[in-house]
Amino acid sequence: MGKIEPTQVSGELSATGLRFAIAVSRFNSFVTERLLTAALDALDRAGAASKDVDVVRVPGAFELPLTSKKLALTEKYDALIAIGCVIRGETAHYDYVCSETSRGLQLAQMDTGVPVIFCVLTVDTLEQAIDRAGLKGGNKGFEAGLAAIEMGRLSKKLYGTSSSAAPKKKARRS
Ligand code: INI
Repeated sequence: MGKIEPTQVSGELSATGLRFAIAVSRFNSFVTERLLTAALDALDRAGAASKDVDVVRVPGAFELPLTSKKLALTEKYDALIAIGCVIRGETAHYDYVCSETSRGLQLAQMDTGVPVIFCVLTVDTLEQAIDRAGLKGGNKGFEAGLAAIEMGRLSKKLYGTSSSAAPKKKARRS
């Protein structure tokens, strides 16, 4: 066994003083509203205040990336949660919506430095979705709430600020 005892860095699960926005898709709202309720429950239990949590509704999962990026650019939030539910149909539409939504959400957080938690269910059947929104599979919204708190805290530690992708460099004197 080595003797190195590395410094451990992680985000605490305390939401007190952190600011969140949750973008929620109205498509399959029977499922997404249940995910939202559980995400809010996680934030509430960890000490978030109502004034520090905004909920923004969008038509479908495909609209989550742009909305998340715009929310991140406001520099008002420590972490975002994107909530959606895409259920496979008979055409390739599902594949396009899933891949562009996940790609777009990753880009939103990479471009802005604000954590965007991926809470988009991509399932074959409504039953699978319901299982993950409060039945057999637990509730992915609650997990997303916890992930938002952890990443919001961790980002503050790593960058000293919630919204910059990296510490801003001082301008060089000429
Ligand atoms: N949007 C969803 O969030 N879930 C779906 O299952 C879905 N299906 O199956 O079509 C869906 N489509 C709408 C899409 O997200 C956009 O809102 C729409 O194409 C307008 O841009």
